[in-house]
Amino acid sequence: MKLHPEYARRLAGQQELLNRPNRVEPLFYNGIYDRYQYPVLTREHIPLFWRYDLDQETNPYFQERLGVNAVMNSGAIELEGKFYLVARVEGNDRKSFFAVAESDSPVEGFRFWDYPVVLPDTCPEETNVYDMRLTKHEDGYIYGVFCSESKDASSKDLSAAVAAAGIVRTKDLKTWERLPNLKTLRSPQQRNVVLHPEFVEGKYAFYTRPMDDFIETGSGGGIGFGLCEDIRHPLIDQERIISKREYHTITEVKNGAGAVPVKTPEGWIHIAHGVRGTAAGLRYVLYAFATSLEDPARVIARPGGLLMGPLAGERVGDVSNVVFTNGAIARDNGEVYIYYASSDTRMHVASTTMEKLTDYVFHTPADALRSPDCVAQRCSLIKRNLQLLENS
Ligand code: M1P
Repeated sequence: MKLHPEYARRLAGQQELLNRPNRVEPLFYNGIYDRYQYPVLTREHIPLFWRYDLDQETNPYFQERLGVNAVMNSGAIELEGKFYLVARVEGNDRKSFFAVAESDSPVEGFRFWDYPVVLPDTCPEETNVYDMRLTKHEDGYIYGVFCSESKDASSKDLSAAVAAAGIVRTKDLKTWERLPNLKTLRSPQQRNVVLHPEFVEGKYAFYTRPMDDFIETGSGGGIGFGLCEDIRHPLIDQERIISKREYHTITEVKNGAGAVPVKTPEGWIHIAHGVRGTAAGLRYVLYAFATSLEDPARVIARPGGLLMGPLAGERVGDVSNVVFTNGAIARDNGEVYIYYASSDTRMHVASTTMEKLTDYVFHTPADALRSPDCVAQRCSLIKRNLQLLENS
């Protein structure tokens, strides 16, 4: 065995990337959140020893042997002052897996642990796993709820697949206990399932996204909600839609839960994703809504339109025109970090505060749903502003 000399050169380049400071993007402003100049994780952040055989004898040309195509949709959590992303890493072979990246800062310096997450292999039919939401639950565990994808053996279509919600739990992000997949009696498939951090009526509460089929949500009307008695045998028999898909809005085609909801004095704030169809394909954006502290399934505020859409370089990637979140960190000091992937390719962060998010959610007008009503909404804003400008 002999270490390939190219390794040192490649490592030096990677260190520069890992040590690069990340600053607020000065060209972007909306008063709601800040964007940052650089992604927090990309495929270039993956340790070289995950991708290359470093031995000059067996890899004379220092070729990538197990390439990584993308690092995206990451669960996020803060533990004892450190920030962790459980990223979806997609190999060149199209299979995804999870890997923990850690930093002392919420916006820069994320480094992957030496090994990816090795989940207990309890489902022989499972082909792919992705998009883990991390919930610090009041029962003392950290739960990871993710999409568990299997081939649909009952279909003649080679691409037919079944999506279900896989569940694992841990205390340290190192040792993971796999629980059975969530069963929802009334929905054949599920993706974008999120576990609520507190018991509701003494039960585990899930935000679901019922689907008739792997890609199309079909009759699945949007974000659902259901209770489950026993997380070790997770079953939801009653599921009701709490945030609907709506005609000619940002959620017309799909509407799915995103990050674990953030608890504020005014309500639970949810950052979700909406999907609409365009001539160029589907467009995924983030939006927000609030539910009641007493009943987290009751929507009490829903600002109109998108909270975040893909901008500039974010618009292009493996699945272009997509921003997607499955992780946010709300700190005790009121700071909130929203981790989002762009175009199924890389991870970014946006920062805000609980106060700003609350102001956004409760004071942004709702979608008026028809152009004339939207114009009326805007004219009322303009009129008040022009009066103010005249008088100042
Ligand atoms: O490709 C965009 C996203 O598509 C899926 O989300 P949804 O189920 O809402 O269509 C997910 O597979 C997600 O991973 C992906 O980013």
